[in-house]
Amino acid sequence: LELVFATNNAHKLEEVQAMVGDKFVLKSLNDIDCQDDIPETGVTFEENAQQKTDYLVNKYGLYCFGDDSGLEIDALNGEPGVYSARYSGSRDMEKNIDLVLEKLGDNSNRTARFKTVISLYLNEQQHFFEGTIEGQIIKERKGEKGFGYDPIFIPNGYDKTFAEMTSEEKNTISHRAIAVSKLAEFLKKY
Ligand code: ITT
Repeated sequence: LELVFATNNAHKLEEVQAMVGDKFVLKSLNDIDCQDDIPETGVTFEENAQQKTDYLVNKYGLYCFGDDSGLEIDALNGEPGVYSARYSGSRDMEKNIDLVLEKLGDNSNRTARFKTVISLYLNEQQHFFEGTIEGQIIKERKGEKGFGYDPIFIPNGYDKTFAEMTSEEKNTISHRAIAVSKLAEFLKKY
């Protein structure tokens, strides 16, 4: 089964393909030669995820899924949230992490969660799958692996950041893994 994954993020495509297995062939936006800047103007992860699939359905009539993810920090009223990719005004993750650490300062409330919402459009129907992982924001970066905010996030029950985990380790517990396993379960029954 071929499905378009509405992303240009090679890390995400790789992670999701590994979790879904080879029963499903995932195509990225690059693979279908879509260079469009798909609007992402929603104020919730659900809205943004559905904007991606709506766009592909309307333009190409393709079966597809798209996700929106981000980091919600309680002491920052849920920020960066849907603005995670561009919190500092640019996609520079060094700057985005610096801004988070600066805003949190010495605040003792470090609770946060990564959240993913997947929108799937298949067989003329709309479906959503959600995944969340709770954790803590540490005061300085640790680890070199992963991407995004991984170096400052320690999931509850662990003593290392996402960036200190192997991709296998992160892929079994992450927000995206939880949402994707729900998607994969659904697709198996399809
Ligand atoms: P696409 O929109 O092309 O899919 P993106 O990088 O914008 O790629 P998301 O909207 O899903 O991806 O995620 C927004 C940001 O949230 C992302 O750029 C990261 O900074 C952060 N993020 C999402 N998942 C993450 C993860 O597993 N680890 C660390 N940071 C993550």
